[in-house]
Amino acid sequence: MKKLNFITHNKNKYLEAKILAQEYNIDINWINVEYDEIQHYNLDVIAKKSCEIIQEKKIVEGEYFVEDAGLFIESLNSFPGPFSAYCYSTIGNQGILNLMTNENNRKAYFKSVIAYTFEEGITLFTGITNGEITNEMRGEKGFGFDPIFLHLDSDRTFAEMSLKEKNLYSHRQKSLRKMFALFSLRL
Ligand code: ITT
Repeated sequence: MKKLNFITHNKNKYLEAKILAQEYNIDINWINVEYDEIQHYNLDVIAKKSCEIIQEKKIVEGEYFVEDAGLFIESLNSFPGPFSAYCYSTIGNQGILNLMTNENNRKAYFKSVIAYTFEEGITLFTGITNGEITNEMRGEKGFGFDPIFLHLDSDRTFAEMSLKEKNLYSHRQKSLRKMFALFSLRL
């Protein structure tokens, strides 16, 4: 079975990847190490730079990937976007809901960017899922902004879905599937 190294501090992201990888007969090896993540308005740049920093400082040998994700809310001019981690740890879900009181435009999307480091260079895989911000938090599963992100096709928030269900719709499964498809060809 092919093994891919996923560098992340976030156990939930690792679990989402691990369960999905089974469909491709791929195993995910979780590596939870410290590295400096830059601030930038573009997720692609952040993900690529993270790979380069890990490479330069020789934090991990061989091939690996990182993933950067963010929630982009239309009526807030795409906030929090690349600043999602900071936003979540400061104002959190209730803070977002407060910012959107009386706002009719609830459109939002999640974006996921994977940066994979091969010997030859870095390749990016992207996934986007559209939805809406709810009026209140719903559901106890998942992590981060899952309780306020409504997936329109299912009429449920990501926090009301099991891990397997979220993997049918999420931004992350889209970027992961692109990467796994490539590796299935390479096996
Ligand atoms: P890394 O170590 O992989 O960077 P992280 O938790 O900092 O882990 P990101 O920078 O990719 O992850 O994500 C920024 C924040 O966006 C994250 O802390 C969550 O609050 C939120 N987020 C990302 N993906 C999410 C998802 O699938 N569902 C809900 N919230 C998510």
